[in-house]
Amino acid sequence: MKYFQPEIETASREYLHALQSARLIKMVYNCYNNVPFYKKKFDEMGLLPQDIKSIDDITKLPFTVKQDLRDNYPYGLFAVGRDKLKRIHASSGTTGKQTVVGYTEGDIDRWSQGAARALVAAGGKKDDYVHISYGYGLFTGGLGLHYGTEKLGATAIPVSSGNTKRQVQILQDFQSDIICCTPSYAMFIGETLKEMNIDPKTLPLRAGIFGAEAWSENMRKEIEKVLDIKAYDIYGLSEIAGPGVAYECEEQTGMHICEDYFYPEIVDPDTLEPVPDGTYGELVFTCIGKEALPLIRYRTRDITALTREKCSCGRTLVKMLKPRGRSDDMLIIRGVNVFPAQVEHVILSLGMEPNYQIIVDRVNNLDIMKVCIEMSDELFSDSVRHIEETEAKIKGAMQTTLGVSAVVKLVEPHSLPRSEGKAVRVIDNRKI
Ligand code: DLL
Repeated sequence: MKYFQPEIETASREYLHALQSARLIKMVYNCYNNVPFYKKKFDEMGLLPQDIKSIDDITKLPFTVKQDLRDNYPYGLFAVGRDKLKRIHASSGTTGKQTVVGYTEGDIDRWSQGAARALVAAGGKKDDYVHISYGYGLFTGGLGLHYGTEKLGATAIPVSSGNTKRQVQILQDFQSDIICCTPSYAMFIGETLKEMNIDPKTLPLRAGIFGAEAWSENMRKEIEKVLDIKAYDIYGLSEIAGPGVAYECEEQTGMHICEDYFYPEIVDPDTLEPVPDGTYGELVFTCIGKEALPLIRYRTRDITALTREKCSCGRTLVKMLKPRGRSDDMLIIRGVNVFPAQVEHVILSLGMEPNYQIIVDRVNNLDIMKVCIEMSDELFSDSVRHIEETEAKIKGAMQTTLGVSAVVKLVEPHSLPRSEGKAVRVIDNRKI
């Protein structure tokens, strides 16, 4: 099976345009008639649902931000009554109140289609066993891929996260073909395999579907090495749908967006004006196929670019490039914008271990960025002089690539915390 839904995944642009236009019009009426928050916004702007005649009119619509969900906590933006809701999820968020999201039966079905498309794009087949180590619960990762696996007709192994040695045991004994978890947890599982003296080549595992946090191309290579698999990216966010909003194919040059359900735009985060394809900016989604929580022009805060270049896999769906990170994760160090993913890129391009932590402090009104990186066992047993030389080399590369200096500290192997879900890479101690 090459595609899960070829009629959509390889549809002509004309067909998609017509489909998106029809769905947008329907959803705009739904929002206007059923979500008082949107009716008020439309009225304030002097906008009527009939002003939206095609998908090209999307820029006439107002934006929605996470704070709007918080202000209407928990169910204020829902367009259906509670009798129509099949499931509730929530994202904890790092600051403030959590955001509550809901799905009807149809919404879950469409979200599962996205996750099933992702599995097939990663080479998944009906007779595969899929080991799911994303957390099950209010987080959308576990259940999202679980339903996607079932939608495909494959077999789900709902392991959830944690107890890593047991995960390895299950991978071995249950003979899974595909694993799904965060990229940082995939690295941790790989490390545990090594500790347990298990050669990854002895496992039938072929592919992994990793997302929920930003990860670099170098991290991909590391994971592919330690688990002896092909590593695919998957993107999603609870507010729109969990994993499967976008997914990578064998070309691995970006993630195809399920634009038949989630219409993407990239805008300049300051002016909110659309930017051309290929230009990085903030990703914005309009749900054109959702019943419970049909968000209009939702600002994701994720920084990426779109490309409509022909993909060798045959899919015609637009692709988003690997997100650089979130605008709210971006660190401003002495005025310079730094994304944790750039730091990761520098560390891994120098052949260092992928376990690191960034600690930011403010000393005498000056920002100090310290990057702690674990040494390999070999480097750790090397001379102090060599370790110091390595630190100096990384420091130089950080300065050149990031344009800001960092204190680089090589630390003992296995001394930094490991994560079973989304990794905590940054500790910002500045009180600002
Ligand atoms: O992380 C859903 C998900 C689960 C996606 C499993 C993929 C796999 P939230 O917890 O609401 O939902 O977090 C959404 O995570 O806005 C991005 O900042 C980040 N994110 C998700 N996937 C990727 C990715 C899930 N592939 C937020 N690359 C999003 C980079 C990602 N960042």
